[in-house]
Amino acid sequence: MKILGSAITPERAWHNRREFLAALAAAAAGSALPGGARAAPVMPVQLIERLRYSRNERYSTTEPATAYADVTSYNNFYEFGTDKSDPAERADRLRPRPWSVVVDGECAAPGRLALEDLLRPHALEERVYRLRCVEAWSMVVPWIGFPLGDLLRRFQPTSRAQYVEFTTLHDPEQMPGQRVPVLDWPYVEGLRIDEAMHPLTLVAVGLYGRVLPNQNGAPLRLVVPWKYGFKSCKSIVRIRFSERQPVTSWKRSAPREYGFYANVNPAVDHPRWSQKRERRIGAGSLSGRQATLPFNGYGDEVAALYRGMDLARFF
Ligand SMILES: Nc1nc2c(c(=O)[nH]1)N[C@H]1C(S)=C(S)[C@@H](COP(=O)(O)O)O[C@H]1N2
Ligand SMILES: [Mo]
Repeated sequence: MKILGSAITPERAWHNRREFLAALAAAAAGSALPGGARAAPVMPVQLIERLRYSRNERYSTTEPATAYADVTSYNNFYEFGTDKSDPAERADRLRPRPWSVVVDGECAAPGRLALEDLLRPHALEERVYRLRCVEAWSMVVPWIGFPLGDLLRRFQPTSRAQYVEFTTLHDPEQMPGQRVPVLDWPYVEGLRIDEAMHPLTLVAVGLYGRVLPNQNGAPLRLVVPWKYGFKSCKSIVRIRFSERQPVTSWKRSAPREYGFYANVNPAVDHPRWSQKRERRIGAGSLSGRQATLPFNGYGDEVAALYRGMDLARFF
């Protein structure tokens, strides 16, 4: 399988191979899953391509990573259904290769790039980030990727580029959940240009040292660690620079519940539930809920982006 161009190196093992194999065995046995959920279909280890990357300690949490089995079987990806187990069960219909991404809008060098050409100039890093869903659960995931800003700069955004819009593939044949109008397809998300350029904002192409499983947004997805998970758009086919704030899917479907900013904020409740605490997936039913941190714990890095903004109004 030739994928991801120069990023592949078959000879280099994942840095903690034994732990990885143990996680795969646990997944196959159906253990270590929250609420008795079923295990994800697991690829044989030799079929999951290994990636070459360096570890970024500065941007990695030292909290223990959520088990591979949980990260790949407890998912939100409504293109495959609204149950947490649907993406792992149905995302094998997605064909992440060949793939291309259109970059257009307010930039001097728009274009359509094949996945290989999009990724080729970028060195991959491992970054262990917290992911906090607006549904009040969280995970810790060792992502593999590179800063979105490095990609965006190649297309030379103009001074009118105030926002960046991201669009997921729209193909009900590959994504059967799109036959159900739970959202106005395709899935659209957006960031302000300074949020998109922030060094924490990642384009992820893998996790746990391997190519991204389909259910986690193959072949490329965003990871914006200080925002609720829904900002981290999966299986991206279009990136558009714009002067106006993009109309995002969740804001369009329920504007009172999901704002454009979506910064993790324990002080602003979702209209139907509290955001003060979160359940860490895989931590076990006895461990209870932990306090949610402002900006998901990344405030030192990103709070300055919102200085002077009323974050209860711009939620
Ligand atoms: N295209 C698309 N992207 C998406 C979603 C989705 O339904 N469709 N769900 C979002 C939500 S709500 C969360 S919490 C994260 C979950 O990412 P994970 O399944 O890799 O943990 O993906 C986000 N990206
Ligand atoms: Mo979410």
